[in-house]
Amino acid sequence: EHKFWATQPVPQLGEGVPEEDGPIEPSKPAAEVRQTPYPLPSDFEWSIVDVTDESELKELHELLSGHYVEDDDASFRFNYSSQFLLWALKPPGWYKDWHVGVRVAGKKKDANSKGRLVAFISAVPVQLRVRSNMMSASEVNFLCVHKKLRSKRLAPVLIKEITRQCHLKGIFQAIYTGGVVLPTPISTCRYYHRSLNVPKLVEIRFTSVPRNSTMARMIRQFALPSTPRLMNAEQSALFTGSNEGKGKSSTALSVVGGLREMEDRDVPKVQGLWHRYMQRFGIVPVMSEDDIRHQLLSGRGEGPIKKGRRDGQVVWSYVFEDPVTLEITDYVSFYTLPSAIMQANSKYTTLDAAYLFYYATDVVFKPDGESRLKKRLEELVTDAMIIAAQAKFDVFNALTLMDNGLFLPELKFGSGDGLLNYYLYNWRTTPLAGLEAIGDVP
Ligand code: YNC
Ligand code: MG
Repeated sequence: EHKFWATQPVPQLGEGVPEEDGPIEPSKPAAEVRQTPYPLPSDFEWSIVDVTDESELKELHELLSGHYVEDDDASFRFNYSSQFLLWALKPPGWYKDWHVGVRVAGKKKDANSKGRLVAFISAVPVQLRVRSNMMSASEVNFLCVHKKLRSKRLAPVLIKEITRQCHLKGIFQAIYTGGVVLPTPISTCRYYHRSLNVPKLVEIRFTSVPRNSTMARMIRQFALPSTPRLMNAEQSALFTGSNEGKGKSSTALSVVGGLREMEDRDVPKVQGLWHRYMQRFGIVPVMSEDDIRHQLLSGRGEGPIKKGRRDGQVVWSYVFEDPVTLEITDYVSFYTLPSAIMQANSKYTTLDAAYLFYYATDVVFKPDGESRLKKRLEELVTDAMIIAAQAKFDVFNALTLMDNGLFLPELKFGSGDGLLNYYLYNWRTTPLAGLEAIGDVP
């Protein structure tokens, strides 16, 4: 029943548990990789999207904002910003050839103009550990076909072409996620949502007031303090920002001790803590210092912080610095991914959602660490939510991965109806329980 996926090197549904982890088909020598692009229907042509070109980036943003992922009842559609796309598509080691577009052929106004962009698929390089196996892989994302071209079997052509492009670079494994169930998930996570702006979430019917409650009661139930609790007083003063918008740079936050915005000088320590903490999980992207710098710092945007955000900010990263040892003992981060509100006559157009990203704490390496973990993560994630609320996010989202199950109920996250399936291409492994899986790919 999966005409395309039945032909691919993925575990087929109902295949049973493999005896050993490993590739499904062998890697090919470069000379054996197909050298020409797969054929497209005659009205279309392949076109690498140059995301470093402002107008092409804008075309990609427009394709995705009109045609990318919607929730089950078509109320909300992801609206990745151009800055987010640049951040997601250009990690260290990225390849231009892995940003594959499809355009309408032969409708050019002049030699320089291109036909309309109607489909896209991307990959970025990632170093993965799957249980005890390390592999150079790709992470495939942003598969999108224009609504008018759906159900014409274009998606399999895009997938085969990105596979060919990966093979050309010597990459034979991939990781990808999706709401749809395909052969065969290695893990399935559920989305959880923590209300920040209750009146708006009720108004746009993201949530509702339960019969036994009232709006006022719900607002009280989800109220948060106005300053992060792990920040010391001086940092808090900077945070609540009497100096907001006056061009204060992040170095102004360099007061010793407590929670503060991550800085470039923190990268080596954060990378070390990252590596130690991630040992807990079965599927992990392995990050170099450059990768950490990219994931946690490069998306920080430019200029002064206004109302909790910088211009173009896509990621918020905070470290906890021990005031005595000056060690980085914890970090926590989240990113912004708004959704367009699709209901007619809504007074709002955008749902401003923050998504919990990577975090770690060293309490887990201390005596009795596992039993202290829950409380520490509650503290860190609560502060992340306070920061998100100050930056005027409407909701704080998290998946049931990493150690999230420890704090989701206590911090008043509610279970959503969305699921996210995780897949590996050309690799067999026993399925992982949701909470062991990791590799939160934005
Ligand atoms: C999907 N999301 O099952 P069968 S996630 C993979 N991922 O094949 P058609 C998908 N396959 O079942 P449409 C898929 N969705 O017959 C559908 N399929 O074997 C399969 N939506 O193709 C489907 N973005 O062209 C079926 O379908 C075949 O016109 C049908 O196009 C699908 O980015 C799509 O949700 C998703 O834009 C493009 O619906 C379209 O419906 C759309 O007739 C809205 O296709 C946006 C959306 C998906 C987001 C994502 C991850 C993609 C991973 C792709 C697989 C990568 C494999 C690894 C490659 C590298 C290997 C190396 C090395
Ligand atoms: Mg199609």
